[in-house]
Formats: sequence, structure tokens, C-alpha cells
Amino acid sequence: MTGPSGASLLLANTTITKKLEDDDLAYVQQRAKNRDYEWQVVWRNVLAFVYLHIAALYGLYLSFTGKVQFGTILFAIFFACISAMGVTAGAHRLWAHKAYKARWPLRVYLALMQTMAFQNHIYEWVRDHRVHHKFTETDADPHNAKRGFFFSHIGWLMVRKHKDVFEKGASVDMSDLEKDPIVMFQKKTYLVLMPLLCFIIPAWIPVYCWGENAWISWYVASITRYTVTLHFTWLVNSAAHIWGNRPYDKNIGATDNKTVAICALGEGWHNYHHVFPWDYKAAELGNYSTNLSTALIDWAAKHGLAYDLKTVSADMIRKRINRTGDGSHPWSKASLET
Ligand code: ST9
Ligand code: ZN
Ligand code: ZN
Repeated sequence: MTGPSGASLLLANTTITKKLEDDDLAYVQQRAKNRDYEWQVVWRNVLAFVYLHIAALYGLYLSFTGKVQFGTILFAIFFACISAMGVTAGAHRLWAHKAYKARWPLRVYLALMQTMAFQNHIYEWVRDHRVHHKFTETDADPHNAKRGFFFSHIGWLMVRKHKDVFEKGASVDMSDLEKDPIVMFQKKTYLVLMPLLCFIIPAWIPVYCWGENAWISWYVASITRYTVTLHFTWLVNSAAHIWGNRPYDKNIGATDNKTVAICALGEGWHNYHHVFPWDYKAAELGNYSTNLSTALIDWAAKHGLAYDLKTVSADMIRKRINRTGDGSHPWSKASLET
């Protein structure tokens, strides 16, 4: 028996060396990628959220133990709703998705309300949200729900963003907002407008108008109002990417979740919204009880402040339900057969 020739041994050796080099390279690349996943904690934000939550719990304790005037509680709920609609009807449906058009008085109003909600200025909010839609549940999604409930709910605001968010996010067109003077004015003046509208004015009104204690007003009308609104918003990124039905597309993470829809003034019909993001209702049905934001836009349209409201035909919805739905929609063939 003859052994392998010197040439074939050399070739085998070269192949093994090459394979090792490839494996090493893959290993090094994987290590680098894993390092990207490591959370680089932003302690300033962690401390701010710790303060907010302790103070908000204290505000809730004051509210439920009768230490707050009833007017202050009503005021906090009212301001929570109107500021939230600056996010839903404003930052989300108008500016992020261009689902309808609005005349300047409505745009100014929505920008003021969105400032009161302090969820970053409109430009930044919309950039993150467009990136979320374009790269949903990948590393380029700022609040990638694949990284778990905590990350998609609040964790993403306490760590540096994944490098894919910057790299892929750069492909998102923001030129429409750059041409909008209201959005750019808010961006420029945000550090003055936001503390005034989100914290100082809401704390001052109950003190000035009905003599509420200043500290109670701070905890209830500013901090608790703000923190509860944040959590209701974040549920759309977390709960409505985990729990609920997928009547329009079972292949995506976003779900329809009625509890979230009620809490987030109509933004919990998230499976529908990811499939038809241009619909001004962000839902198939315009039911106001689970979609207060649609009521506001319809009211504005009736008074000439909003126009070109975009929606989706029943036929298109039905086709999509039957093609990709999970069978939970009353119109789906699967539901009708059972
Ligand atoms: C908050 C936002 O809570 C909540 C959003 C929720 C969205 C929900 C959506 C669901 C639908 C609507 C539902 C509404 C329901 C409402 C109902 C209410 C009842 N693309 O960010 P930086 C680049 S905010 C492209 O600092 P770091 C860019 O060049 C709460 N590029 O990254 C940028 O520079 P610049 C209060 C991007 O250093 C640069 O990177 N706010 C993108 O990793 C640096 O950006 C906070 O807590 C992109 N997407 O820091 C503050 N992103 O801006 C939280 C970035 O100059 N934020 N670039 O152009 C921070 O502190 C930081 O952003 C960080 C990351 C630490 C989180
Ligand atoms: Zn989503
Ligand atoms: Zn959206």
C-alpha cells in the first residue's frame, strides 16, 4: 500500500489551515457581534427612571389615600389624555406615517401636546419609529421585542443603541420633517419647552387655580401623570409585540391587544397597524371607545383642521386576512368554517 503523496499531504494541510482560519474568523466575528449585544448602561437615565418610579408610586399613594384634591386628580387624567394624543394623533399618525394632513393650528396644538408628553422631540421620536417599522424585531429596531419584554418596554432607553440602529437607520428618509417648520422649531427649543410643558406648567396650574399643595401637585399632576403615560405608551412596544391575536398577519411579531388599545388611546391594534401603517385610525374599526385618537382626528376633519385621511378598503383587508391571518378575525375563512 502506498501512502499519500507529498503533494496531496501539502494540499490537505493547506485546506485544514484554511478551514481553521475561516473558523477563527467566524469565531472572532461572532465574538465582536456578541460584544455589540452587551448592554452599555446609561446610568443618568437609570437614575432618572428610578426617581420617576419612586416619585410616581408616592403620587399614587397620595391619590389613593385622599390626600389630593379631586380636581387635581381629574386634571392629571385630563392632561395625560391630551398629551398622549400629541403622541398618537401627532407624532405617530400625522408625522411618522403621514396618515392624514393637518392645517397649522392643529399641527401647533399637537406639537405642544407631544412636548408635554416628553417622549423625545418629534424628529427623534419619528426617526426611531420609522426605523422600528422598517426593521421590526431585528437588531436595527431601537426597541427590538426579540430582546425581551423589559428591553422593548423600558430597557432600550437605559442603554446605548445597537450599532445596526445607527447604520441601517441612516437609510430612513426624514426630509419631510426637515421641511416642517413646526417640527424643526420644537427640535431647536425642546430643552426649554419640554420642562415647561411636561413638568412646570402642569404642577403650577392646580396650585394657582384651586390652591393645591405645591409638592402634591408636583407628584400627582407632573410625575405620576407623566410616568403612567410613559408606561401606557411602552406597552405598545412590549405587550403588543408579545400577547394578543394576529388577525391580519401571523408571520409578524406585532399583535392586536385590546387592553393596550384602551390604555394607549387606540394604538394597541398593532398587528393591523404594522400591516397597514398608513391607515389614520391605526386600526380596522373606528370604534372611539378603544380609539380616542381617531375621535380627535375625525373631529378635526369635521372642522376643516385635518384632511386627506387615508384608510384601507374592506376588500383589501379581507384578502389579507385570508392570505396571512391567524384565523382569529371573524372574516377569516378558518373562523367561518368552524
Ligand atoms: C420615550 C419614547 O419614552 C417612547 C417611544 C415609544 C414609541 C411607541 C410607538 C408605538 C406606536 C405609538 C403609540 C403611542 C401611544 C401613546 C399612548 C399614551 C397613553 N435612526 O439616541 P442616541 C443616530 S422617551 C438613525 O443618543 P445612544 C443619530 O445620528 C422617554 N440614526 O443614541 C443620533 O444623533 P442625533 C424620555 C439614529 O447614544 C446618534 O445616533 N426620554 C437613530 O445610543 C445618537 O443617538 C429618554 O428617556 C435612528 N433611529 O443613546 C431619553 N437613533 O440625535 C432616552 C440614533 O444628534 N434617550 N441615531 O441625530 C437617550 O438617552 C438615548 O437615546 C439612549 C441611546 C441612551 C437611549
Ligand atoms: Zn411595533
Ligand atoms: Zn407606527
